[in-house]
Amino acid sequence: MRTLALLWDRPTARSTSYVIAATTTSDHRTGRPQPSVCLGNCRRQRARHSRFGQNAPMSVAIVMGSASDASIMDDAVQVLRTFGVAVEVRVISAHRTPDDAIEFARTASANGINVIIAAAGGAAHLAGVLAAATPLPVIGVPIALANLGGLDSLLAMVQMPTGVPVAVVAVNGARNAGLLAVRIMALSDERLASEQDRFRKELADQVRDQDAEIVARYND
Ligand code: RP5
Repeated sequence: MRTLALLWDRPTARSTSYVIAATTTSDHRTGRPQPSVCLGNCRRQRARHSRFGQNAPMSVAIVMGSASDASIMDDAVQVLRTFGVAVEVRVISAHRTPDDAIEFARTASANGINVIIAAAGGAAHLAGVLAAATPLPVIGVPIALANLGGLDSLLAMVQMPTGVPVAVVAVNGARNAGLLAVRIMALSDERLASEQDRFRKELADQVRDQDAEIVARYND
């Protein structure tokens, strides 16, 4: 069974990284619960890991421009959880809290974040602003709003100037954003690399099962 709790908190100036989303879900392969999402203060958890001489766990920040983006971004949280990746979820706006956005991006790497996923709709500048202030890879998720169907968000996010890349996924493509983050981190994490191999095999198996069913249904 999967449960999701969203505990919103206002980002405070120079705050440590409060986790505002916590999920319990199961590993996509074993069904075992994953303990990796930190509840409370992610920075403290990462410090504890390094104190005990363990490798720092891979960690993704999911930043959204408004709490109204959360229902879409749940998919990214969920898929990262199934891969056992620590997830920190924040609401930071490029327009409403621009200083917080820059501060977050400037300190993300030092705070143990490996990849940033940024979601915004409309004048969707958040991913670009974060990418301008961090060397980390930034994945943008254009959110579809009521009026223009997400094309506005997509164009605002994807048309970055040369030299400051944002990897933009499809409109509302939160799950793929999570999976792309896993691919990036798997380059330097053997456990994630093998989990990803398994995941891709399962995906292929699902298609072959569909093929077998369709073949049986339509072919003599
Ligand atoms: C963007 O404006 C947010 O990312 C959201 O998608 C959109 C609308 O925000 P709200 O008016 O719902 O707060 O910055």
